[in-house]
Amino acid sequence: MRIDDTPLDVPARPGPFRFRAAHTALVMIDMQRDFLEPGGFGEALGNDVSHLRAAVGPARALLDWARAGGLRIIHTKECHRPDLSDCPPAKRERGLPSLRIGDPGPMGRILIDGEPGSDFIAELAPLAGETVLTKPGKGAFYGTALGRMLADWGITHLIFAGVTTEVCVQSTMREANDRGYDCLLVTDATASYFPEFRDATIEMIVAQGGIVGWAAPLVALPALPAADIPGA
Ligand code: TIU
Repeated sequence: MRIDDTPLDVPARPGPFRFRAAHTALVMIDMQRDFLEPGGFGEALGNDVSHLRAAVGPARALLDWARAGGLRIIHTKECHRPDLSDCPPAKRERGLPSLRIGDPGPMGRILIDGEPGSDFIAELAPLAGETVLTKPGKGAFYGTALGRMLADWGITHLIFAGVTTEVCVQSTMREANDRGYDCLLVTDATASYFPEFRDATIEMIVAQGGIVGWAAPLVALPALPAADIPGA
């Protein structure tokens, strides 16, 4: 596949985000039934999961944009092994959830890899050729091969969306920022159970000259030259 290598600018905050499609990956964070649908982990923690729905349409449009341009696409999934060996007790025992990680719920065992609840919502299901990355923590670099994969692919820039803004999205953007990646958050393709936390997170990211990265709405993304995909 040949992907365009010319620099493109996104009008973003705190200033233009310049990227090359050939060196940029889309990271779609944790758009799983366990967070977005009733009966999953998010609701078990006491959250109103309906707050996350607004991000689904923009996230799908963002995926379609990245697919048409031939960007690398990574879908992350927060989930644990069935024996919970990668789930620290401090994570399982936190708070007063109605169901804990590993407990049986309406969508199978809560936040366990392979259970229906851990799967992606139908609208945002990965396509063949896209990378699915299971992760035990909030940040997608922790306990995963993400850093090595991005290095192998020559990726320098990351575009982020998904849920929740202040938990797994922000954690991953901070990890990426520390590792030297330029990071853009697509503001309408991310959501929180607490809308004010989403807004505050965006401000934290762009403050101080973009201390963590850049932020822009979907509409700000430039049209990408169609990727030349042999046989497509
Ligand atoms: N609880 C919450 O807001 N989020 C998480 O537990 N995980 C993710 O953000 N994916």
